[in-house]
Amino acid sequence: FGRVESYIHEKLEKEKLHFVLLDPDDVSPEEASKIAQMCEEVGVDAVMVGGSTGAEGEVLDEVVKAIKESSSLPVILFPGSHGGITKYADAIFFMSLLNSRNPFFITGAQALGAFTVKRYRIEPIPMAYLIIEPGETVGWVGDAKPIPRHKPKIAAAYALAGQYLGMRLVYLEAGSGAPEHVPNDMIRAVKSVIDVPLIVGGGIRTYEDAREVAQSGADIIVTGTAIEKAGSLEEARKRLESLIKGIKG
Ligand code: 1GP
Repeated sequence: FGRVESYIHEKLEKEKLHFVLLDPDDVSPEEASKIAQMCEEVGVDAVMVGGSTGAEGEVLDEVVKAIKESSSLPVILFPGSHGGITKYADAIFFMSLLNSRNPFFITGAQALGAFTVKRYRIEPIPMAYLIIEPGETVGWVGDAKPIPRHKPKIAAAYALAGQYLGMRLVYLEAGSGAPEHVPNDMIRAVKSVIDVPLIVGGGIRTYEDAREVAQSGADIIVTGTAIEKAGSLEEARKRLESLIKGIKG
C-alpha cells in the first residue's frame, strides 16, 4: 500500500471514516480552503476533489492547492475522467465505472490518464465504482445502467467482481444530490460478500442518514452537497459535526 491507502487502513482499524467531497466547479479555492481547514478541526478523515463537469485544469489545480495549504488532510482525486488529474493531490481513486455501458468509463479514461498519474507520482488506489439508482449527474454522464434500488444482489455481484479483478475499494454511488442514499439492505448485501473497504456516497445529508449507512456496513461515508450547500461556514460545521457523530458514534 502507498501512504494514503495505509492511512485509510490504519484508521479503519479503529473507526469508520468520513470523507468530504468538494467539486471545483461548485466551490472557489477560497471557500475550499476554509472548508478544508474546518473539516480537519471537526475530525473529517480526508478530502476528495472531483466532479462530473468542469472539475479540470486550472480550476482543479487551484482548489487542490488551496486545500493543501490550509489543512494537512490527505487530498484524494475523484475524477470524472482523465481530465480530473492534478499534480497537487496526494492520491487518486483510480476507478472503473463497472456498470457503465461505455468502455470509455471502464478502461478508456484510465488508459488516457495512467501516464499522467505516473509522471506526477500521485498514489493510485484501485476502486470499483458502481452507480445505483437514481445515479443523478454522474449516472447520466457516465452512461451507467444504474443498479435498481430493489436489487441488492446485483450490486453485491458487481462489488465482488470488482474485488476479484483486484480493486481494493468498492464505492456505491447514488449520485450527488440524490433524494435518497443507497438502500440499507443493498449496503448490507454488498458488505457481506466483500473483504475490501466499502465506500458509500450520494444523498447522505443528516445524522440519521449517516448513522444508517454506517450501521448497515459502510466503512467510509462520503458527503458533498450537505457541506457545499450549507450556506455558511458555521452551518457547514454544524452539519459536519452531526454527520460525524452518526458515523463514528
Ligand atoms: C457524490 O457520493 C458523492 O459523488 C456525494 O454525494 O453530494 O449527495 O453528498 P452528495
